[in-house]
Formats: sequence, C-alpha cells, structure tokens
Amino acid sequence: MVNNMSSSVENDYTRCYIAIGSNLADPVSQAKEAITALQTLTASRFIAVSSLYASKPMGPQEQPDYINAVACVDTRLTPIQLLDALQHIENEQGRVRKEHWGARTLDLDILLCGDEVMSTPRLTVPHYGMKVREFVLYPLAEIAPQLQLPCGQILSELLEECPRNDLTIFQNLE
Ligand code: PH2
Ligand code: MG
Ligand code: MG
Repeated sequence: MVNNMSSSVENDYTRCYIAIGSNLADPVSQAKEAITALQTLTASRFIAVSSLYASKPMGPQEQPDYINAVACVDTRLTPIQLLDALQHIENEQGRVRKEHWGARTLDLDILLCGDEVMSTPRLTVPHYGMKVREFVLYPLAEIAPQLQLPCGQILSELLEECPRNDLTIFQNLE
C-alpha cells in the first residue's frame, strides 16, 4: 500500500507525533528533559521537535501557564508500547496524577501514529482533543506543515479554524 506523505515510514517504523506539556517545577527544564529522553527512546529514531511555546491553561484557570511543544519520532514500538515508554518518562520526571486537566510536571500525549485509528480504555489515537488545541496544532505545523490526519483533514485547514489565543513562541531550540 502506498501511504500518504510521511505518516508511515519504511521498514516497520511508524511516524509518531507526541505533544509535550508542563506547567510545574520549571516547565522549560521539564520540556527539555523530556526531549532529551525522546531522543534516546528505545527502538526509535528522533526526527524533529518544534520550538517551545508558552500557552494559557485550557481547563481550570487557577494554574500556571504551560510550556508546550510537539516532537516527531519514527518508532518500531506499537502505540501501547509507546504509551508505556512515555508514561515511564512522565513518572521519571515526577508526574503525579491528580485533577483532570490540572497542573502537571510533565504530560506526554500521543497525537498520531502513522495512519493508526484506535480507541481503547488506555489510549485513543489520534488524540481526541488535538484538532482544536492551539498549543498542539501550531507546534505540530512547525514540524509537519503538510500533515494530513487519518480522517483526511489537513492540518493547514484545522489551523485556519483555530485561534492562536495567547500562544507565543517561547524559545526556538535549533
Ligand atoms: N494540558 C492539559 C490541560 N490544559 N493547557 C495548556 N495550555 N497546555 C496543555 O498542555 C494542557 C492544558 C491536559 O493535558
Ligand atoms: Mg494532555
Ligand atoms: Mg496525558
């Protein structure tokens, strides 16, 4: 089968996009530490990371602003194996699961795994909220401007519908 653009990659590697978010315990350092961990992810090749963005909290407002970014890896891990690896990184960086949409040291969310569409109690891919979150779509567009979602929607069209709100580029990592 011929896959659309770069969503799937040669010899068993799948192109995955991962959202990074932090708003506790020095979020910039948390994000950078997470990026370092993703660069050495098992059975994977690190492809790219966006700039770090500063964003206002979605959800409860009485929490600090976030640092957000999106990374791309090609991986031989299955989506659930990737989730396990990301939760391990979250835990290593002191993640404690408390309030829904509340403050956190590190959140690593799988956005896309190639053209995979799955919904299980542990994992839904594509990420259920990604199409409407400015702190996901703008960093994603920085590293994959031509991206098309498994449902056929193209990222550039989603961006047109997505106000930037208070999203700003905090730091370019190049
Ligand atoms: N993540 C949440 C809840 N709210 N707000 C911003 N700005 N960035 C996030 O990453 C974020 C959020 C739950 O995962
Ligand atoms: Mg999240
Ligand atoms: Mg999460």
